[in-house]
Amino acid sequence: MTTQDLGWTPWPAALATYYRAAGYWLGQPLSQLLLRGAACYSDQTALICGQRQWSYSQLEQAVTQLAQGVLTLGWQPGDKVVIQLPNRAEFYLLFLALLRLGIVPVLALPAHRRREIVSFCQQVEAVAYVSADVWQGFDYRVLARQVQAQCPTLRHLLVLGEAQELTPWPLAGTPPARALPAPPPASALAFFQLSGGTTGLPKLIPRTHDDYFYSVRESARLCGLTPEQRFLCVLPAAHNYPLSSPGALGIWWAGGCVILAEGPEPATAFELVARHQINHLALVPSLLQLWLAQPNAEVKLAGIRLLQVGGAPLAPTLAQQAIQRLPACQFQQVFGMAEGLVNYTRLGDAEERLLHSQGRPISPDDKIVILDDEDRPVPVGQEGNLLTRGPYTIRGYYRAAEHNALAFTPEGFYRTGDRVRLRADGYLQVVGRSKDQINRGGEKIAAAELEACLLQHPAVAAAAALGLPDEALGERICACLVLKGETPLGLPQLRLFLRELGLAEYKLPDRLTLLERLPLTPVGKVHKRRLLEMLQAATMTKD
Ligand code: J2J
Repeated sequence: MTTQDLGWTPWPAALATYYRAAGYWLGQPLSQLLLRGAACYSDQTALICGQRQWSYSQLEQAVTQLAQGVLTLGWQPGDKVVIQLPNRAEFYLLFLALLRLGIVPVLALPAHRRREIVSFCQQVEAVAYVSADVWQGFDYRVLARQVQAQCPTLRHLLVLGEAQELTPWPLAGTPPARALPAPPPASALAFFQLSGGTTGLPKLIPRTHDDYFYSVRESARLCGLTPEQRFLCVLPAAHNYPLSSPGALGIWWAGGCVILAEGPEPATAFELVARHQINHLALVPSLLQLWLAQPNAEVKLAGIRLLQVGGAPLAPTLAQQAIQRLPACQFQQVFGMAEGLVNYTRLGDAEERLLHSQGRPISPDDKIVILDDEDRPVPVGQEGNLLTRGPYTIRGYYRAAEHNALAFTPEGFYRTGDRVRLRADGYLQVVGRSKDQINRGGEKIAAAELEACLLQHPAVAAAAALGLPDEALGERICACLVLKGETPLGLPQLRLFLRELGLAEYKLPDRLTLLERLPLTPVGKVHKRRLLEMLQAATMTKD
């Protein structure tokens, strides 16, 4: 099939052959992870969620049973299903059941709202949307009905918990214990991750069994995971980082145990750390800062043996604090992206590297190119734009030919939008970004998406969204608006408007600045750098 039929871009045949020959791609579907787990670690605990727990063989059985239940719904291999679940065991069960059947999940985050979910469902022509009933005060059943009204391909709205008139899950009755069809080929599309995005609507990232499995196995190996691993998942479980770097899947490859936390609030997380003898954490820098600021943090976290930090720039001073206050713990920086490439500092690296670099790639065949703005290579040590291709980095977003022509080179290199420096020791240092994205405590917001929403407000003539440096979150979102008339517009009103448009809460502006006009570049685009300087100068004079 051609790229156009598939909607996604497979690796060129010669490279695929090479990745297989090199042993990166084993030709095994991701469901193999569970079979292997049940065979190698059968009675060991694989998963804990609240009061419930599953051994490896119970997890495998639960996934098989759920897959049998899913078959009764009539979903076919290749069908797409958008799943949006909080950090509960059912997320993993459904994800793994769908992978086993070759049904392709889209991994939405609990924070997404109508605008995002509709876009995902429409982009993939989803046959179903799966959500919780109510979580953190938000009723996903209301969302499900709104989504259905805009997505005629949806045949089922599955609800975990109280389903009202929608389809309840767990599915009624015991499914027939019939044999499952053969698993999908490992070269097939396995699932969709979500891009942090730089465009008006979020892009979907097609990951195959072969490529994802490789990144998981290698991550588990180079992070030194063992069956003793007790990993507390505090970030949204669907996110690429806690799923695969090495995340829950890496833990299951190694025979360890995943413990789910519903959220990252320190009080509840610390309680789980103590109760379950957690020894492995994956955090974003803003959480690390918050957690270390808690009373007796070093006592409460004394059992941690592997502390990973990634997803956003980490200040060396904060890294140093973590290293000093948790001396029994291996500290690791992780610089990854849902599109593929993941870099880790290595266990045993000297402190200078742990503080001042974001690691090096997983694979010897992750090709790294650092180019200036005219696409010319920069010398080692100099800052430039990071491009990459390799055995687990996508070659194109889903059904996005126009955008792909910009985001990928003709040779298949992905333009990450990150500004980096390659050190003489082969490690990367992230120094900034060229993409128009805001990184708010590890959550990514495409400025263009927010701006498109801001412009829908009837009072707004021009809009720009910026990330302002912030002590706690790294960046906060500032909306800079030029209004059409004299009618005033306040931040609460603006946030309400955006919420009603169906935009996720984490994308709503933290600050609003009204201006007479926006500074423009010679070609008439908003001059974001100048705008940022103006805002910072204004804040300083206010202070
Ligand atoms: C600076 N910026 C970073 C870091 C990511 C592992 C870890 C993280 C992600 C992730 C992931 C950074 N320092 N250490 O998928 O598997 C910024 C970069 C990058 C973007 C990707 C994983 N680690 N970033 O964060 O798809 O700008 O993946 O391009 O959410 O986050 O974001 P995302």
